[in-house]
Amino acid sequence: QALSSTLRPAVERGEFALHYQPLVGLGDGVVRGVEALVRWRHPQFGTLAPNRFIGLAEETGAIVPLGRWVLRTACRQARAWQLARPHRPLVVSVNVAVRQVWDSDLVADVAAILAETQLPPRLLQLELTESAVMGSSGRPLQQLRALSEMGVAIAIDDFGTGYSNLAYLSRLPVSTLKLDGSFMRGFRAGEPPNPADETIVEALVQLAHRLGLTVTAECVESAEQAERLGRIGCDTGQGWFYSRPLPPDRIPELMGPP
Ligand code: G
Ligand code: G
Ligand code: MN
Ligand code: NA
Repeated sequence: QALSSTLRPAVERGEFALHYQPLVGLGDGVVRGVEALVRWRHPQFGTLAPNRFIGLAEETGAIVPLGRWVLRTACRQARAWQLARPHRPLVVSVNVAVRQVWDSDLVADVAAILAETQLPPRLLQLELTESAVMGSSGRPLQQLRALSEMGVAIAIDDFGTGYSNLAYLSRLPVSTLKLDGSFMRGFRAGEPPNPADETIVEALVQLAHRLGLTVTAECVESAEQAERLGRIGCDTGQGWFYSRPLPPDRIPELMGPP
């Protein structure tokens, strides 16, 4: 309650910060992108993780101005990285809440922010949940199409937790699936291996590829998981095995020499 009423003013006071978690090519270990993850540097409560306030921000609608701040900050940062290392393209992947697609003019916001920051659209990916796109028609679908036509990539976040329909997804302007971290459980050393998880992931990767989608595995925590995912043909991995989310000044060292 106390937090929800202070969200909007906190955006205006600049109390939020972004950390970035690398997205790594499973075949070559190259950092292809980073996911922007928001933190609230709260003057009383210290640094708050998104699960403490994103839900509230969605309920109150504060997610719209907060989401705009996240998008602008991430694009500005990605443009700075691009200028520093022009030959090492780094995609910035930004989480977008359902309300930003259904209740706000996301296309106009993205277009304005890309113009303002000069970030090439191909270096921006938007992560939407299945619930934001499934059954979407009318305005949300128009927004997805317009973003895709602009050259922005669309990824489905936490894929596999909702009522997944790959055939339907492949007809939407979606380019990437981010497999939910729960699939990694059966891949984890020290836990009883769950061959079903590996079978499901392998089948999902094959089907996704045949539908023209790339696949990112979330929550990769060990070398063994990375190795098995690579063998299955999964494209990219994200997780503690590679890196925790980092402040922006720690990203260039992961990208190698300019
Ligand atoms: O970093 P952490 O594990 O606390 O992230 C928890 C959740 O918060 C993740 O599911 C992530 O998708 C979400 N999240 C992080 N940053 C943002 C953001 O900028 N916007 C939205 N809508 N969700 C975010
Ligand atoms: O948008 P999304 O819900 O995917 O946000 C990623 C979340 O997953 C973040 O909160 C991040 O801190 C968390 N996370 C990132 N890597 C790992 C990992 O390797 N293991 C686990 N358990 N969580 C992770
Ligand atoms: Mn995400
Ligand atoms: Na996710």
